[in-house]
Amino acid sequence: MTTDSFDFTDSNQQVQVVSGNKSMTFSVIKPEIVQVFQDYGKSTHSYAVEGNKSVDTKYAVAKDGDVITIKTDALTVKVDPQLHVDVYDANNHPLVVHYDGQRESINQNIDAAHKKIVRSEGHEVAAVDEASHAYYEVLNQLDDDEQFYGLGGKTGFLNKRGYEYDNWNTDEPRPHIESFTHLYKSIPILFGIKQGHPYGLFFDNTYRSHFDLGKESSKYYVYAADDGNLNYYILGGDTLKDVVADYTYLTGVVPLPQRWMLGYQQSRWGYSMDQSRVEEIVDKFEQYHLPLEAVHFDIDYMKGYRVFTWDTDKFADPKAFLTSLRKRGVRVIPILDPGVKQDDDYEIYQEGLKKGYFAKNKDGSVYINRVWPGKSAFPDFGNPDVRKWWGKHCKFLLDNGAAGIWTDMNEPATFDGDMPDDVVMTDEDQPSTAKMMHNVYGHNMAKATYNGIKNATGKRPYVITRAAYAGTQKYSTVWTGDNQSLWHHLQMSIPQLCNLGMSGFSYAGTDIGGFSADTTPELLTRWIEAALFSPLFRNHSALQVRNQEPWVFGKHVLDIYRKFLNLRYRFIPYLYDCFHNETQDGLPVMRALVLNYPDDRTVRNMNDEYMVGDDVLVAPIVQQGQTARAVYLPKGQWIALDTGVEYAGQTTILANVPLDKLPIFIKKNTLLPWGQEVEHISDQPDKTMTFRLFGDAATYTHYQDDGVDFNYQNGEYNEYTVTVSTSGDCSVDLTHHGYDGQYKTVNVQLNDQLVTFKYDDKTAKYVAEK
Ligand code: MIG
Repeated sequence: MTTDSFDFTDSNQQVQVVSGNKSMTFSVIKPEIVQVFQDYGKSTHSYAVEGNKSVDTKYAVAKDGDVITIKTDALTVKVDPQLHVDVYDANNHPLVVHYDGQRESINQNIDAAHKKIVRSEGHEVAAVDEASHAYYEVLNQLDDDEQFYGLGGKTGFLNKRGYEYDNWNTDEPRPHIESFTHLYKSIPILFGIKQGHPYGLFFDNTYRSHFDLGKESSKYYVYAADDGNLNYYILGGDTLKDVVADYTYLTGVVPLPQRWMLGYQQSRWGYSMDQSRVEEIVDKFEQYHLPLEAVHFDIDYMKGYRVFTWDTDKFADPKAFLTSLRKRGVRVIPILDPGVKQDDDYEIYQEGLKKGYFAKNKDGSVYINRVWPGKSAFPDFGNPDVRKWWGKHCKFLLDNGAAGIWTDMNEPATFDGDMPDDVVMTDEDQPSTAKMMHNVYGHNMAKATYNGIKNATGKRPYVITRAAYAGTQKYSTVWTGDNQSLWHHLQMSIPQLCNLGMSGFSYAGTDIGGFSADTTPELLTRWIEAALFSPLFRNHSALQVRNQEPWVFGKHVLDIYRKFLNLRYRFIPYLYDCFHNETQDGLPVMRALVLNYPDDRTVRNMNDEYMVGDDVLVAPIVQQGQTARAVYLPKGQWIALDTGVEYAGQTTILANVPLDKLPIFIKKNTLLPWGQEVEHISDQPDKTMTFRLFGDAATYTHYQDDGVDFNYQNGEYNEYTVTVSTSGDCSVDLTHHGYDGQYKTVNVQLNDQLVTFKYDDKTAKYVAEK
């Protein structure tokens, strides 16, 4: 190819590079974000990125021989006549460099005939044999010193290098293990640290796609898709935090949850089979003085698994019952599946049928597959009218007293084979197929549910979804689906939640105790400890497994369980602050250490410790029988929460961890809000708040609002700045006063004394008591 046919046009931050008969468009979104687009004639509607994210950005484009360079203050993007893309950071360190060679086969040392034999027994052979006819693929060089993170809640470990993954939402009942390539969610955000330099690549394509992150070869990594446009964002910045923030800038942050959503929740498939069983659970929580915010109602509360119905044989008066629980401080979260029972006497089915709201076969008939209600139709959630319709029906549950909605089976899961790719669905206002809409099916169901709740209640909606795509975090919290009561799954919950956090899902959790298989007293205890700061804090289990409520294993386990629930509640104001910060800086609450300490090589694949915000480090036991463990403390000084002992960082210490202990370390010179031990989180403002000092001096910004609705968006919130200086002077300032529930009393717990401040109505200031 001659350079003559290689050129660019540039207008309004869009640079179109043309090479022969091919072209590629580079959109400068902001200095740290450049979008790469190649048109394959497919839908350009994005489910992940809503609205125009471009901001006025200074940039330069130049052609020098065989290279066109687009340069912002943060990124340099170079394009060659083959439309290969290379990216450098502001200091010219390579971030993404294309790979020129061919893909190579994983050497299995077998010939074609033997591969056939292996296959005939049902085993897999390396996918690369088939990969050569990929629709398109992007190959980039892999450095020996390069680590990968993100991709949502995939199985395995924190650093994704050395594994391959698929993006195709799938319900997987077998025990989730690290060799699985895909689960319920598809979040195609890849973060890399190349020779210490961070970057991100977000491939916004809902069709089935594939990552090979150095499994096939140590020379390159691959992104490949089955269909769609080539559409990805290059993310840059000085730190990994900056790059993660770029991603949440594009796809959105988790909106502030209601305060009670951070409290403890109990669930089990089967509770809602009858009212007395639910009552018994709530009674026991009271009797044992265990905090409880919500009980989740699985599919059993419905009439024959028909969505938007309530079985009045089981619950004579659901509204009265839910109201009575609510008076006792307990909310109910019922489940919804997408499948609508094919039943001519059922209003929801009739209505959906009449309006053409269900996914269809190619011949125009309604697509039917079997799920819990039997033969069912599947709402076409990509159609905005269907989402409105679904949202309106959510009111039925809310009117009966539901405090949120749990959405399940929305991969969608089906019993009689997978939904074929050619099932007809809608992509907003365009006809489409399951091939494109499958991975956003759960996303659109969650969005519909969120908007339905928001319109009906005006409160911050509580939606939990199993399936998700990039950007679903704006509408819903997620859980990691059907884990099992296995030690491996306890261990894996840490990297899963940390990678979900980096992938935008700051509000996520796993089924505490494990969903399938029978838990043990030791496993349940270690799980409630390890999950102590898991934003979504729910014990859930399957129908047929052994019970795993806190009391089933006797007093010893119960006492430990209660102790940790109480400790969780002490941290709720801190968690709420972390969520407030997340809405501002786009960074997760529960964090991999690598996010806070990206330059520390020791933590780049740390799978058994995590941090909460910037200041709290947690090192749980995740192996059976262990009563001591190594704890790596990063740079700085650390104070053990239970003993107050101070440790120097960048060392590994040995912690004694009997069954009733969880090692928690606070970064020295931190003030932490310290909540109250309550059995239910109140919607009324707290009268008192306490801040605890760890170290000698610190400043802390604390956020407060009504914890329920959206009034904070109109300035109805308070911000407090608490300062303790090295000389021991402390002050409490109301640095923003927009919410009239300000604390009457603020305590600051210093190392040797408690200083109490009273709010003075006349001056609107906090005054220390003598
Ligand atoms: O295939 O509704 O992941 O949490 O309890 C089982 C019953 C369907 C799967 C969910 C699980 C839930 C269960 N559901």
